Amino acid sequence: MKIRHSIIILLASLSFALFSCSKVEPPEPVFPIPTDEQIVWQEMEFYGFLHFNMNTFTNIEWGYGDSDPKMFNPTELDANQWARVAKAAGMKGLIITAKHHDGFCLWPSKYTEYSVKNSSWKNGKGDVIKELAEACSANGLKMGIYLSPWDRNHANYGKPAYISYFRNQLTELLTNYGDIFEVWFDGANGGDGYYGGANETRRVDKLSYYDWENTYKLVKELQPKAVIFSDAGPDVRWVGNEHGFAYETTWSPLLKDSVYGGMPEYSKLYSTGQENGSHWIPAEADVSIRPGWYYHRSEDDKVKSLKQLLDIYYKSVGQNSTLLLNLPVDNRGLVHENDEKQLKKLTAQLNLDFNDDLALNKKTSATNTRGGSSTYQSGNTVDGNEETYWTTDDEVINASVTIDFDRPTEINRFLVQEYIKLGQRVKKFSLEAEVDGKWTTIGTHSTIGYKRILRFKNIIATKIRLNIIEAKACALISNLEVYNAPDITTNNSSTGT
Ligand code: FUL
Repeated sequence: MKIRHSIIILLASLSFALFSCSKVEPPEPVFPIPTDEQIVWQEMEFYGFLHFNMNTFTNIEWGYGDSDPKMFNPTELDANQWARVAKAAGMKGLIITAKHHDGFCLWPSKYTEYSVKNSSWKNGKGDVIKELAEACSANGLKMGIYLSPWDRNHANYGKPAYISYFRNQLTELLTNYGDIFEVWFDGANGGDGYYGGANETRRVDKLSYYDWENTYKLVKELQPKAVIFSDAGPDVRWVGNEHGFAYETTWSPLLKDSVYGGMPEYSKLYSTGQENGSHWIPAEADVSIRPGWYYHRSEDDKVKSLKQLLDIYYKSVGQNSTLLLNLPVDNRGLVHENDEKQLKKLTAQLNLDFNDDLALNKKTSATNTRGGSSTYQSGNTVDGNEETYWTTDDEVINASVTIDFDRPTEINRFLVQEYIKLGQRVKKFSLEAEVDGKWTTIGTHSTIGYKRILRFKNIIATKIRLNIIEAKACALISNLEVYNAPDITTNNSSTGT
């Protein structure tokens, strides 16, 4: 009886010990934090832009709005080809210029005559948006819509009536073509144009004219899962340049009034986001694979080199931004062979660069683990699961995690991710490596965010160590990866061009 009693006590105390171990409280969020839609969008990482419109046929970048709709006449339009090229490149979606500043619509809108319905293409019976929607769904891609707020064709642009027109068009696009992942509102606004024959200059107050709050509401009603892009968000912000790169310091939080609020150097402030930003508005880096956004035959030999495309990738996706890479569709209605060729080189090189994660399931250790709990152990950083993370006790900011390769290992890439569902925290970190028994610093950097990728000269290390030096609160590191990428100039498959 006595023995049975002691066994029960022993079991009870054991389960209490186990229970108290697993009862370590998770860290509190550091606000602002992303919405579920922003997370899904961020995880897409790389998607394409398609600039294709009347400008493709007039061979200019910004149409005035007075071209004859008949001029829109692609001879071999094949949206499946666009989607196949994008899919093969690893893009997760495509955003198309349904209407650019010149006002010409790629779908037969019932609210204007300036559209494909009056073009020569398919005798006015075609709908480019429908063809793209079908091609995207057949190729497992998401579709996004660019609808220019500025409309150089419309007679009412600049007057209140235009806002209803704009919203009617948005309603058509967001109801008739299935799920839309991103709605893209360009910041370029106001100036001279055709405006229904007025041929004059019209300026609008960007902040008040569009009544954005109600337009955003409409988008959310019609497509609750879509994110809205504009210079300042509300869901996704412009990275602040059209070269396709984010900055060494890139915060997803943003002080909304840093955008148009007249703060000194405001453009730089919103490009990099802010440590004390009040809203979660992550960066999207947009860039064209050619000098222009639209197709121009004269740029057939100016498609970006592999080296340029790789730099763009590492400085966007690798610096806490997504990458929106533009493929101008040509006047046949196809992504040009030269663009496809360069994209293929990029994909092949990225596949080589990220081929073999040398950190996966390696032995790890940390200077502190939250409550000593296995839930927050350092091994979570190399388990291939982004939902688990390593973190420390609340009061411990300065902390390190070490990966032990167990043998000298050649490396030149380091990838680190914060668990952003609970906010972006890291302000400063460094990477060290143990080379020939001696620790050396590879680099010291600022933000991490959703993803940070460091490129550095080849070293042969036995261990590497991530040091969190400054953070807004204890750091949450969900993922660490290490690679040995082949040099593009010595690799036989390519010369970097
Ligand atoms: C800019 C536009 O003016 C360009 O034509 C292009 O569409 C680019 C993506 O955004 O603001």
